[in-house]
Amino acid sequence: MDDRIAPAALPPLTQSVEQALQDVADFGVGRIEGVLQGAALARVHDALYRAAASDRERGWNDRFVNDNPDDRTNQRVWGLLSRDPVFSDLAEHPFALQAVKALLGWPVLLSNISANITGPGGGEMVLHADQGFAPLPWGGIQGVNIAWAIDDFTDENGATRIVPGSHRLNRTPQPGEGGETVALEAPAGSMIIMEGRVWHRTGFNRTQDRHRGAIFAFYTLPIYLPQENWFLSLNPAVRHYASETMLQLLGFKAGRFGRFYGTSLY
Ligand SMILES: O=C(O)CCC(=O)C(=O)O
Repeated sequence: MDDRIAPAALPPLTQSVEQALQDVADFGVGRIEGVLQGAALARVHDALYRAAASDRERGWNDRFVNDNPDDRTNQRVWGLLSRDPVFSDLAEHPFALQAVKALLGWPVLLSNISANITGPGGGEMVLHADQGFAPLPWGGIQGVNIAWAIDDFTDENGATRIVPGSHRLNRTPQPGEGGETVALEAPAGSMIIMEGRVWHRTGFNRTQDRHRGAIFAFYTLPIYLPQENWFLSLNPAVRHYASETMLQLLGFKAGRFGRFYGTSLY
């Protein structure tokens, strides 16, 4: 393994966005604990598991690229913005936006916000970097994933695993290429910042009876087409009631790209 990759260790959890951003620079990831607490965390937890149960009843369980093809236990929950307004609150959370602005600048686009709930026996994902869609050589960070731990993230229940320092390689892993991964353990309510180049995957859920709910809000530079086609999939009510920030994140405001009849003033 390349010696630019740090020893397989993580910085401690922090309560400061500034420290977490320093950890992102050093390790490719930073973990902030206690961002969602009490009733606020319970509200997100309930909304997520309600949407997941509804999708299961209807057989709406599309898998994602890089998911383990044989796994029928983990569940993706898509289109969160249209499921409950509490997910818009997460996408616009001040800590998330502070981190995203520090790493990508502004404006950015929200590429996707979805959940991955691991279940007992749930398989690992393929090791990947989230900005793998961007042509090489990468000119630095093109995207930032903000992961929200809705349940405790533990080594046993499939916490996301990363290769610390792999962001410095500035490329995707080759097929089959490994690296020592470490579980991003974090209590429920933590916000985890992963820059787009760091290699990671869903962990294997080795428990008999525990789920790991995680929400991933992925933001990119505004030159990339979002993973989710908001113009097709978004419930119109979300746009109708959206804040100016959310309109920007979803690409409904004209800017340097995506002009409106030539102007960027809309
Ligand atoms: O489920 C996880 O822990 C990681 C998910 C992930 O890496 C992805 O969706 O790209």
